[in-house]
Amino acid sequence: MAEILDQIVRELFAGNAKAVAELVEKALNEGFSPQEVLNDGLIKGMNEVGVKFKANEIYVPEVLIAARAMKAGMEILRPKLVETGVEPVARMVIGTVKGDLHDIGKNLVAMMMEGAGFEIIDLGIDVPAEKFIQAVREHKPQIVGMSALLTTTMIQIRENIKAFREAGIRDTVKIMVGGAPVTQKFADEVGADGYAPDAASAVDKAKELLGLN
Ligand code: B1M
Repeated sequence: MAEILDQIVRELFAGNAKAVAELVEKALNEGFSPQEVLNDGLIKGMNEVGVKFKANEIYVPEVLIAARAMKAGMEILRPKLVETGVEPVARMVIGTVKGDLHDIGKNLVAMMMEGAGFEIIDLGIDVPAEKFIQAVREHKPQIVGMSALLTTTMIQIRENIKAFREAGIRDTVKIMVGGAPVTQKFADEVGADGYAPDAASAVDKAKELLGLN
């Protein structure tokens, strides 16, 4: 593996946004393809972050810092990826459900998913069912993620899934749910396709649901 790509992995893991952006630029100038820089640099680095996070060897602040470095690299890389027509592995619409303003966990999931090569359409917080439905119609994602942090808002997930059924779009997407009060049991009860307890597991679960593993 080329040293410069390994350097991207190391600097991303360490959360050095400036270094990652510079290295991505340098790697592209040296002739590495945007795809190589993405897969063997940024995604590989973010993958290592996910593994360590899952093993409780690093915590939320480190993941957020690494994700910021990933974003800095992606800003340089994105236009080149578009130019060369590199397709994302899948498209995901994500949001925090209606009535709920918590977004730290949801953002973390979105960043890890982006780190795994997904295209993310982030609807933000306090997202009503109609907005999820509109986004599904507009963006045609393969997967929709719903996050809820309050026991009073997690029931909104059930309402959203019901609204998806009524709108006739339920079977066009996989639905993954998560957030502190959400459990596998709850996900099963409300008819979600998958549940993930943390951001790194969310990547694995999404890939599993879409048959990408
Ligand atoms: Co609020 N809050 N909060 N809060 N807040 C909690 C959730 C609470 C547990 C605190 C407590 O009382 N101990 C409690 C909920 C109690 C309950 O429902 N049983 C609570 C409350 C009551 C409230 C208010 C009602 C307080 C008030 O105003 N009286 C109010 C509600 C506002 C609203 O939403 N309508 C409120 C407000 C806020 C702030 C705005 C101040 C702030 C949010 C800032 C923000 O998000 N931008 C806030 C915060 C920060 C918290 C705590 C302290 C931290 C939440 C957090 O970010 N955790 C929280 C207490 C706690 O958890 N210790 C608390 C870190 C984050 C990385 O974890 O979000 O769980 P988490 O995400 C994880 C996983 O859950 C999972 O992956 C993430 C990363 O590993 N995950 C998914 C999340 N979404 C996923 C989606 C997936 C898959 C996995 O697939 C799609």
